[in-house]
Amino acid sequence: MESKQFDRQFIWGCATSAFQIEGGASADGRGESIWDRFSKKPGNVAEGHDGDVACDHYNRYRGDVDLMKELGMKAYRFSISWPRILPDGRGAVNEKGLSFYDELVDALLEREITPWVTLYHWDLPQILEDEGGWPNRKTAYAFAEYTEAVSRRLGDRVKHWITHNEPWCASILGYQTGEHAPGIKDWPKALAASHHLMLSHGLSVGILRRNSPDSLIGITNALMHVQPASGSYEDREAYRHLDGTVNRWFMDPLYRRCYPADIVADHRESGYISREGLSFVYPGDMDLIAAPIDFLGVNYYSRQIARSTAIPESKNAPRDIFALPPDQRTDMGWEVYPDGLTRVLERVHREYRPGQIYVTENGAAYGEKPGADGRVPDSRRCVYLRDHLLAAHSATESGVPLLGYFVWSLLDNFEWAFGYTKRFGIVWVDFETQQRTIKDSAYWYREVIRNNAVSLNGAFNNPNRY
Ligand code: GCO
Repeated sequence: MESKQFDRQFIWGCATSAFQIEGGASADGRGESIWDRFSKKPGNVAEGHDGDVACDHYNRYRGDVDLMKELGMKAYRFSISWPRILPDGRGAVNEKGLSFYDELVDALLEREITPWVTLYHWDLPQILEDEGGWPNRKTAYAFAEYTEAVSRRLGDRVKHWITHNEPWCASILGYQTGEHAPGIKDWPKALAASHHLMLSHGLSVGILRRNSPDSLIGITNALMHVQPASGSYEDREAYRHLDGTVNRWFMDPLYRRCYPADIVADHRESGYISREGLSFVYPGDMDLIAAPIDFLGVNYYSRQIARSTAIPESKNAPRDIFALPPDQRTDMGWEVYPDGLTRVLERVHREYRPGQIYVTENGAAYGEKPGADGRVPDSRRCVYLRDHLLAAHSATESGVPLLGYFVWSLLDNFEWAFGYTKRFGIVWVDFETQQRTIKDSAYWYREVIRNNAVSLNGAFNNPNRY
């Protein structure tokens, strides 16, 4: 059977985030996060779901690490909950919170799974939000304190660090569309938030270098493959603006020491920033943000079509406006568009030249359940993963330094505003009993990892094959 072989060193892993799986919301001195507060407010999250228990990973992490081992994972990307470490956002360190991650890291290393730590996956301590949140510059310095506490403790064993996950979501969805915590709808605040997130990244890089020598440090951006709906001037303008706000706004500061001038002009015209420009940018900020990093993490899910009449600047809006047959959409309504991954990787390589690139998230929401035989026949997810891995492989063939891939996600989990109604896991979670059931896609992925190769065709419906 024909297959595509990956480099021997290629890193295969899976990803999760703290708020989405841990639960243990008030365990061992954890403070409140903006997602706790946001999800408790009726109407914010589907079916009133919250993260109090989630996958109960806080209590079951050993079993989950064993599960990863069974699935052949070489690396595990997880995030740390800031309010577990610093319940007041800054200041006193909660020892029990740190020990949880300390033990998790040891459990991974014992099983030869490399920990990849993300410092921020959106769960800001609520107390900092009360002081203004990310639009307040002081939050960036609180993040530096938090980085200090975590890296001092884990920096001897953790050698892969991601400062932020998708600052676009944290700023724009959190402070502009309001569909994510803290649920604010205010463009000027969202822009200030975006800058302070980037600034905190820069501050954090220096601290990580000091406390975790010889480690690889990077940031993860949500990169979308954006295309204009037509060649009309208006649609091309919509494309420029959407690509600029989602992609370039978060890439240019890292690799070009500036914000994209056309988007700055757009925001000035809309009155979101003052005539003088970006008042929240202080001298020296851009140099800090552009501190050299070792890799770029890319999260890719779908493509987005830009149309002048509807600029879908929202995660929850359909990612495509074309009428697509249902088999080309996931349960999120997102179009399945593997070619976009190749394009995104090639573009990032061509325009920004990161030394190394990792796909730090890619996956699909599909709801297949365990059948009477106990199997979860999620062949659509197998097809999605196969086609995206082939797309990633094709980028490596054109010279993109793509060195690893993390599937989103290990477990079905709390999908933000969608609560537990969307299932991204390669492992099924029964949220009543917390029982885990390995889906067919996880067996399929194990085979990929074992062979370091993806076969072009495959019977996804027969687990005995694996
Ligand atoms: C994101 C996050 C994940 C999501 C995943 C599916 O990209 O939004 O990093 O936490 O769960 O992307 O939406």
